[in-house]
Amino acid sequence: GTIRVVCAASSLGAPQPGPAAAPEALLAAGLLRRLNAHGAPAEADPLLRPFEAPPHGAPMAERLEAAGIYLRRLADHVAALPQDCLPLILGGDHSVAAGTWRGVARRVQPRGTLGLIWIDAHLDSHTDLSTHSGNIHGMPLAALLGEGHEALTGVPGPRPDPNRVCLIGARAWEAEELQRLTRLGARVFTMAEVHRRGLAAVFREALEIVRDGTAGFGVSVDLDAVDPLDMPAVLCPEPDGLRAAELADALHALRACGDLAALEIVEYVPERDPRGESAIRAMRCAEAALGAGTYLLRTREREFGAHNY
Ligand code: DIR
Ligand code: MN
Ligand code: MN
Ligand code: MN
Repeated sequence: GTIRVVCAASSLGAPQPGPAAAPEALLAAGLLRRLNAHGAPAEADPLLRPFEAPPHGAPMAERLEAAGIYLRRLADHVAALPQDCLPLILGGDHSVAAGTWRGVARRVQPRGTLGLIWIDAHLDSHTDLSTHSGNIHGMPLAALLGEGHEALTGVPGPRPDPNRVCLIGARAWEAEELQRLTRLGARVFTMAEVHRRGLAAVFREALEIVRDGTAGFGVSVDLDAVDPLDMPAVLCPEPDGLRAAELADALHALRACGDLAALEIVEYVPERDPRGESAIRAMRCAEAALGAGTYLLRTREREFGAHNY
């Protein structure tokens, strides 16, 4: 198995173009070389850019339509990747997740359903009707769970079971979002709970939840989950977050997970990172999660019919 880097160079869900430049910036900063050095052979697909991007101030209906077209392309791209590779999706703003995980779920579907860990300062669980800001990057998780505008919810592919979805690091949300997630049965590990129990314990419990009865699970990392002291170059910095090193330590556990289906890293904004420090910390997350580990063996084991991997 190898790592396939999918460059979701879209800012269709954001109020500014910054995050669309992230995939190129991370590749230029040496992401592939770093993954290779950590025992994870990686190659990158060409940038996936929107064909049409309305201005950032355009009405929400126009932006939703453009996002919907892009998300369908992204999901198709991910779904068509060879089974023996592990997709690493680079955003883009977090709206791309509404495409990524439908595509990943199509890859997993022959074996069962998909679990999802969503690491984020926010809940991203608005719809176009409940949003206060109008930002589509605040809607992708609701869409993945079947609620919201058809442009976002109608991407082809199975949806994750809400009971197999965990959020980690939340500390800024609106009431409608938490109500929605509670009603649907997702598990929210707030930053307060992380402070109380430690990230390692919370991450362990999240892994149990998303792997229970599923055929695979994904991890979506919004870099704003990390404290702005360590990761200032994001779209929406929120104080009181995870330390970059503790997140990398937790993500290291993914190397032992043969059922890891994909990793997504979003909302890096290169223009806010003149010294490149946020880029290095973002890449360390990828290295920690994807460096040499048992997940790389999973396809070969599956081909040879092993039951435990
Ligand atoms: C807010 C902030 N809930 C919104 N969400 C952000 O705009 O809907 N998500 N920043 O990343
Ligand atoms: Mn966020
Ligand atoms: Mn966001
Ligand atoms: Mn987010």
